[in-house]
Amino acid sequence: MWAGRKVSVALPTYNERASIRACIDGFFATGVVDEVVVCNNNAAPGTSEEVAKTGAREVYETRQGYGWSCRKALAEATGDLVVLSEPDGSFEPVDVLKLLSYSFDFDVVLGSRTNSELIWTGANMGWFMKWGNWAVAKYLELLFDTTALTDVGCTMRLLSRDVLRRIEPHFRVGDSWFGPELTLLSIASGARVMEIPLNYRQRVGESSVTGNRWTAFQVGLHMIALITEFRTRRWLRPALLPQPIAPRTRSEHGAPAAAAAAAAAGGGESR
Ligand SMILES: Nc1nc2c(ncn2[C@@H]2O[C@H](COP(=O)(O)OP(=O)(O)OP(=O)(O)O)[C@@H](O)[C@H]2O)c(=O)[nH]1
Ligand SMILES: [Mg+2]
Repeated sequence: MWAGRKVSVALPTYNERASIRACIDGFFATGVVDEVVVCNNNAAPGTSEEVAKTGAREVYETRQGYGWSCRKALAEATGDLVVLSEPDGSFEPVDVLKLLSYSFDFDVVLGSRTNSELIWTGANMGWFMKWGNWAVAKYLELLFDTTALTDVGCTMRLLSRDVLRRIEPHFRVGDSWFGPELTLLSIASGARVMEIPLNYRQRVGESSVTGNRWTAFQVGLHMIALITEFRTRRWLRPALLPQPIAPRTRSEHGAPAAAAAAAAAGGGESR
């Protein structure tokens, strides 16, 4: 629990048999995670056995793809705050605390993997990946004149349940470029969105998406097309997107800070 709110972690899995157990245990070890939902996306043999040794709940998605898998995991998560992540060892479970600390002020807290200080030795975030993600993130930021963004492909992020349930009906992407769709819909919904730097480490096992530069480049092109199409759709058919909640005033912005103060005064509890 975090300030009286139930915390879920949603994990897609495809080829993470060797790392998924430590990842799940790591999330529970933070003391604030109430539920871990793993979506098995035709995952490597032995994955379910590893998940069964943990406190996580496993669900299945047969439609192949990162987006399909994330969507199913998010749909099954029951928390008031839902953290999406990957079980490949590239993210630090303890970073959930950083995301949660911003949940008082923001409905959606995105992670960024492009801060040089937090890129670990061996992480798949060389020059091409770092500046490619940065450039596409800046393109999105510019087109939507939105919160400062430095990464467009970071899976790890936090969404409030309210925002998640409002944008879920609008999901369309089942492939590797689902991340920016989640970001775009969050922005379109009028949610308060923030991005913070997260640790990014070498993944355990083989990367099947961005490990290959040509595949990564193609995913990048899909992301650019998605962002451009979304901008056009928002101009031409705004009624088809989630309707933004009413603009907030500065005084309304004080409410999350009050919740933070209440939590600091003892409102938070651990499992
Ligand atoms: N490649 C792939 N990943 C899937 C699929 N379904 C779910 N996933 C999950 O998507 C995540 C991304 O796959 P990775 O192989 O880690 O890709 P990556 O090269 O590390 O890509 P980034 O994490 O975006 O840097 C992993 O957590 C997988 O478990 C699928 O069909 N294919
Ligand atoms: Mg990965």
